[in-house]
Amino acid sequence: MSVPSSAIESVLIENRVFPPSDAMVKCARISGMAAYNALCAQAGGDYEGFWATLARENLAWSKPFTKTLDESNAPFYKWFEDGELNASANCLDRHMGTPVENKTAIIFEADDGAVAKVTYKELLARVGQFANALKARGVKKGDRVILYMPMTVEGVIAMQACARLGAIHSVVFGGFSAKALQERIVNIGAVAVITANVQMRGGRAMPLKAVVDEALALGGCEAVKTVLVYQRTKDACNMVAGRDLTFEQALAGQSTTCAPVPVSAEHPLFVLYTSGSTGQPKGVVHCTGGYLLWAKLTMDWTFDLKPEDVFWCTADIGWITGHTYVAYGPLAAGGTQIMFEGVPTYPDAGRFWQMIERHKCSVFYTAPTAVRSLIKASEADPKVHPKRFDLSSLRILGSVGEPINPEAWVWYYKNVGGERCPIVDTWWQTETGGHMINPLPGVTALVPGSCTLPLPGLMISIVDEMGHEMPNGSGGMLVIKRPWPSMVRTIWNDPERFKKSYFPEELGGKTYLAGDGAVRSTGEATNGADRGYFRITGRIDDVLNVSGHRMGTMEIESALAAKSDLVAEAAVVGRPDDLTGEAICAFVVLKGGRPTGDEAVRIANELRNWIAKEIGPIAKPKDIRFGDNLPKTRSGKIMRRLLRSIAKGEPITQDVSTLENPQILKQLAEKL
Ligand code: 6R9
Repeated sequence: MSVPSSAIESVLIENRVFPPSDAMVKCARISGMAAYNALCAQAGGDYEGFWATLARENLAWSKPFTKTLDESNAPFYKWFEDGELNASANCLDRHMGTPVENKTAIIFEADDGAVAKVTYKELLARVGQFANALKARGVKKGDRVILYMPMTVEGVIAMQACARLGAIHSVVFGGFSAKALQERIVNIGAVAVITANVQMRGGRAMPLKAVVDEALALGGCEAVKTVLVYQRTKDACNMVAGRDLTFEQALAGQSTTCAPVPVSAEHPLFVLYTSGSTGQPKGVVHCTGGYLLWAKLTMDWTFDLKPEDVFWCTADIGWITGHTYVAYGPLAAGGTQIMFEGVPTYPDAGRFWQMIERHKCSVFYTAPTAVRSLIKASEADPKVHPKRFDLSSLRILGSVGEPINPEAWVWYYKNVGGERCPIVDTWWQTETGGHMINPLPGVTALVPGSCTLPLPGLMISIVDEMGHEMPNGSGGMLVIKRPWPSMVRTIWNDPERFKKSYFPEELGGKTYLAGDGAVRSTGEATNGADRGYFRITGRIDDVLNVSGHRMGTMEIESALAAKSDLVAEAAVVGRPDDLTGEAICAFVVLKGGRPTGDEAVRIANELRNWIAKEIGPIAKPKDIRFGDNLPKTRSGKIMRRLLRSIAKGEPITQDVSTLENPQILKQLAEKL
């Protein structure tokens, strides 16, 4: 655990400040800084009472809780434990008999532009029917179900149906390989897999079921008794008798009513695997009550969602953002949301803007990588520039997944938001369940590149390795000092790793270590307007953020090492990239010696394809460099900071006197 120099470096001073408009302050749920401060004070005065009230107001409980927070087995905190509820009932049944019943829950736009709308009532019936189909296959409370689905309404239905039964879903992003999928199926002990024949992206059909078959054939998946297949297209796929059913077959004859199973607030709702600093992904466990409270609450606080809003979060359901802000939050809040199957650049890079215009989207939430790639595209082709579209329906913009650079922020603000829409730059993680640090539309003066202030009630600060609070202007590690309702509860099958990763002894064992570096503003450049604002400076562990996707360098290194006929040793680091935020750079030593010319290019491509097979295409290194060796200390430790400099193309200014083989640096600096 150490703070990298990037976190301590003094930062470019940003002095542009965008205060909230009077109109926004007036209409927002949390209206004005005084209201925000009052909420913070309330939480400060009675922390448990603050969350208890919100949990009672925002969720429907079938059995009320009597105890709010149990800290007796810290850091395994429990929230609202003796209360009972059902997540799906809170997202669907709860709206029946209210005006939301016949409201559109989801406006689905397919890859090819076809649009389908589903009301809350229809969604409830489809979820009920799907839950009955799962039940008929023996799926029950506590069972684990893997989803490997496209971005379609059926994905949300499957997640909600699991929740309805108290079954624990684990969604695996459709871009992961058969091997990655199998590891997750085995780790979680899944009894069923829900998938589709194909997923449609950018006009192309990509197989999903075939990948599931391959995963199951890799072994260790004997617990899987059922595979349900959504026929996204008419294309046939292999079906195994007795194990596999199409949705149509599974749903035939099933009633559309299925009583939701009440579960304890601490019953796991889902497990989502994410990269950490070792080779093995972590199964982040989220529980029903606290997580759902957060999903609902942040829809209200961060997005200030109003009944007439049309909300659109562009994230895939395979990531946490797609869980909280597609599958649960918008439904718990009774909102109308857009769900999009395809990619932002198909049929052209005006797709997002065209869809905002078409569906009158009012709250739009996307990733900086998407913004940056659309800036580039609109510079190359004026026809896809957002100014060519009617985006007047927008009132709030959001950003998530990685730091947004001030240039991209300002472009987004001007060209998409028409200088009228606040940008809520939301810092959070798979582990936090939902938003943690971000502006509130009716409260916060915005500063490009800053995620501003914690949500009311959260105790977040920046500390050094000893846990000492850092003054404004000095970088350190981002920590959360008090438990919060939607926090990760454990790592599936690995409570020890949970403690070690997030609650290190060095910090006393009860402080949550986020794994990010951060710095708070002194306010000097803005006459105090942004004093105390947080800015995230990037990960402090071996996790990269490529296009907003978390990738462990160790995972990629293990994948390379597994190609044991070719690879002797490999080290993977990140380097800044204009488009994807960070890019993966691999330094490889081959068993057969250092290749050059065409052979080096051929082997690099072979290794890239290998990684795509081992993990998924998102883990393919952008750069691969070959060397006779890696830079090592005399004790044999790979000097990663040198590799980072080489990857960036920087001259080596660090002290290399402890290096065993300094001549290797020049070799590794050569690009293919
Ligand atoms: C929601 C999500 C979490 C990591 C996190 C941080 C980075 C996310 C950010 C941000 C700066 C933001 N991150 N949002 N960095 N500003 N607004 O992305 O979860 O996939 O678990 O990634 O992403 O480094 O630690 P997850």
